[in-house]
Amino acid sequence: MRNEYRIALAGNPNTGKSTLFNALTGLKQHTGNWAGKTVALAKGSIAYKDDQFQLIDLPGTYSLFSNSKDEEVARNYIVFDKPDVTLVVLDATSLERNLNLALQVLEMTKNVVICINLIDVAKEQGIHINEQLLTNRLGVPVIKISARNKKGFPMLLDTIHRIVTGEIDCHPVQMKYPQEIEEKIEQIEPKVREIVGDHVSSRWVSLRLLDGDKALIDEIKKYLSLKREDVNEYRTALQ
Ligand SMILES: Nc1nc2c(ncn2[C@@H]2O[C@H](COP(=O)(O)OP(=O)(O)O)[C@@H](O)[C@H]2O)c(=O)[nH]1
Ligand SMILES: [Mg+2]
Repeated sequence: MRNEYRIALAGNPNTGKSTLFNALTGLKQHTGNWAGKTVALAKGSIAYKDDQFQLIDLPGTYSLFSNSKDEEVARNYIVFDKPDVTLVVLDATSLERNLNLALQVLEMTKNVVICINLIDVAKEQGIHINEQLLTNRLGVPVIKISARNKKGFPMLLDTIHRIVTGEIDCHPVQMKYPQEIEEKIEQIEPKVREIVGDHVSSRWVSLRLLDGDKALIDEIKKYLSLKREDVNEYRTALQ
């Protein structure tokens, strides 16, 4: 039996997410509706070594707050459905803007691979990207690829494989905020942790609460009550 792992693809629109998804999954792709929501998530699978990777092409967004249905779907998937690995696909020609989303993902979840795409275009423009330096600074693997030319795939797949098998341990860098905010986080984080346990990053939830994200609070309520029902179901099954 192969182990199946879920690999989510996040990124700004037009970074080549779907190109990467299609190149990796080939004809196995199909589109599914996500949990009664109107935003469709494409899913497809790929065999690698002894494993099966199920890729989930999340909606392309510039951030992961509660600004739109797309953002909520992508965020909820990463935070509540917890893929085994989240790939953040970045455009090599506009890294500064793209890294904004990457830093948000690094606050939300542990197992992340930063995938710098369109490296062929960057090269033409004379842009050099030091992936080792970025890996060191971000605390997670950074891989350069060209999805259109199918370049960098062996390294990307091997890195995903080494994360799911525990050979690579990710330590995503956490943004430091101004002292006033850090103090507030320190105040509320222990309480948040009591409620969310280790289902969700308590620092990330604290930040969202400070941000006044009401939609997220509802989502967390829904998620935690769902979990309680799951627990009850197990109890009934055991009796
Ligand atoms: N030159 C080049 N173009 C790419 C590459 N990857 C994707 N593209 C192009 O970038 C555009 C956006 O790609 P798409 O996969 O639709 O991006 P998405 O919005 O992130 O899903 C398309 O025209 C792709 O052909 C790449 O590695 N090199
Ligand atoms: Mg797309």
